[in-house]
Amino acid sequence: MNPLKPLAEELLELSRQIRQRDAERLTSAALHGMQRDTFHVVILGEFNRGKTTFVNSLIGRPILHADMLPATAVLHLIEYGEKERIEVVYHDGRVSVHPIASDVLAGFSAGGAAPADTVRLIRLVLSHPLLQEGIVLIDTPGVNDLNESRAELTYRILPECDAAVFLLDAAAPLTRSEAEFLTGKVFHHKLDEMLFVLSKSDRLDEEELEEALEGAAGRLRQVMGRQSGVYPYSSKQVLDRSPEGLAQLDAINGLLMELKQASRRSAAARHAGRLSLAAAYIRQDLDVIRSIHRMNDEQLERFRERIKQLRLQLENRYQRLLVSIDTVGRDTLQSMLDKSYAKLVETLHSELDFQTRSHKGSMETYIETDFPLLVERMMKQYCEAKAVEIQAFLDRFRQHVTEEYTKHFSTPLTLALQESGIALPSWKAGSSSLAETGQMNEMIKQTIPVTAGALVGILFCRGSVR
Ligand SMILES: Nc1nc2c(ncn2[C@@H]2O[C@H](COP(=O)(O)OP(=O)(O)OP(=O)(O)O)[C@@H](O)[C@H]2O)c(=O)[nH]1
Ligand SMILES: [Mg+2]
Repeated sequence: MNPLKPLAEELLELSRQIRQRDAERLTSAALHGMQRDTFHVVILGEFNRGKTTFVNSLIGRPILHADMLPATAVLHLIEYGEKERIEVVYHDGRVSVHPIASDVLAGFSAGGAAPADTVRLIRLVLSHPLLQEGIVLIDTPGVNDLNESRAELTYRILPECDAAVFLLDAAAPLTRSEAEFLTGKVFHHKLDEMLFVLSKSDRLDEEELEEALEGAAGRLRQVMGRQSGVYPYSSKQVLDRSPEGLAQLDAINGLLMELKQASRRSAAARHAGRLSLAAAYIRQDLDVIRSIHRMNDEQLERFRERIKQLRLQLENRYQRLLVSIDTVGRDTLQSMLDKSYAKLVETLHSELDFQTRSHKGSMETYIETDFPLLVERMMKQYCEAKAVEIQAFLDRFRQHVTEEYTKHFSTPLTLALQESGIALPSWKAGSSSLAETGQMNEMIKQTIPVTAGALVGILFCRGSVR
């Protein structure tokens, strides 16, 4: 048995007790990672870097949807199975199974017709030798996707991955936001086994390619503090099955196997690193609880008062957001529909009026059968035309709500409390000692009943503040 497992289980229980969601995610991902024998490789990079086409080239078929516009909207797990299929896993737990067809996946892309935000992930099960090695490829939305919730999907999967392939653009290798993503997110989640690929290499001539590779390697050395290889790759040539393409495919398959071995060797360190990060999150919350516990009555009262105010502020912000949704959303949509609906009713009235004056046959038959059919046909036409307009409006509206949400809920709780003169212990990532877990566990059991009221306040705010 993995010696880290009991510790991970204890941390998981503790994080659930104090509802520390980040720690819970990290520990359950670490536990899962210790138990499975598949190797999870996440494909990362900014939008349009060619991540999806890269995956298509590895599996030798253009199944996943690639586009010049932001394309990938949900996580795609590509894994081995004898019986090939697409499984769409919804947030509510439903799973729909489809035969392998690129139009099914295109439907769930950023510009597709299917509602991608109800989908948790798409599993593509293929019978392919690379996947049979236990490799699971994970295609992600671009990390700089304007749609923040899509980028968030990519961040959240990082703790569940064993290694990453990071795609760099041949024309602009390692931009500033890529460097920030690497240091702020990828390394933070202890994802150290990485393969850097300079994508779309077919677009550069030999000299340009050499320059781009050198430039990327230099920037990576600066950012990572160590030497890393950068491999040129053209998914296009691989998919075209040209001789250069096939040679590149062989090389990248070999590199993936090496990555798998390296990741096996570093698995214990990776899991320990993630558990230590989870322990640090837990420690941060426990320190807050401890400092509340040490407060005298007057300080506690002040603290409660401040929590109450913050809660009110959040409620106000939430109400403002609702009002904004109401005015911009419901009212706009309503007036958009009201106008065209009034026009539809007017058309029907004039049609009825015209028929009343000019109809030659039985008016009764017309009213009972012909007119309802006309109404039905016109309603159908109306709905079809409106559906496109409403979809476009909803897309714009979703963007608006995301922006409003970010604007209203962007002050971290610790900052908000510090601003009002309440000092909370500062948090240092990785500073937690795992040996303290047992004492922490005991302490939290004693502390929670005492500070339950204040804690509810904290958890309420934590859940709402980004
Ligand atoms: N010439 C050339 N074009 C490529 C290559 N790989 C991808 N492309 C093109 O680059 C564009 C973006 O490719 P995608 O695979 O959708 O990129 P992505 O990184 O998955 O994009 P998002 O899902 O939006 O984040 C598409 O038009 C592809 O055809 C390549 O190796 N060579
Ligand atoms: Mg993509």
